Amino acid sequence: MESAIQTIVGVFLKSAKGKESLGGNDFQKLVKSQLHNIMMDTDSSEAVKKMRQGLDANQDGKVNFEEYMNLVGYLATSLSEQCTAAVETPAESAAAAPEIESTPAAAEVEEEKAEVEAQPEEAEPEAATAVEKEKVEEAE
Ligand SMILES: [Ca+2]
Repeated sequence: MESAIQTIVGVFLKSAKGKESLGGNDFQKLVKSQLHNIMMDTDSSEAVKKMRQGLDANQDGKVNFEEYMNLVGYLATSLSEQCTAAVETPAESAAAAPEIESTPAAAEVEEEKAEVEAQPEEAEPEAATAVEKEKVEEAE
């Protein structure tokens, strides 16, 4: 994760070439070279321009670090939603729902087991004593 953060910051600094913000061409190059696998339409200059305008919160035509981080956050969120959907879709009906329903029941069973286990421990000495008494009676 540390290397990922370093990469995120490093890509911005490299693309900005010492400036505080990414200009239109800087942003185009960054998106095309770094984000073509995670985003659609990165080859379309018009789409990337619209994306830049969407990120440009302070309307200066450039993408500063904060605006760039909004893009990173957006991509991370959409990736996480894709992964969550991919994990839930096959398992949802079979595993996920019953697991939630069975959790309280399993806890109850464990409590019952604990009670059952606790009782014999208390009863054992009495039973042993009774057996010993029987043996003693038999011996007499
Ligand atoms: Ca801006």
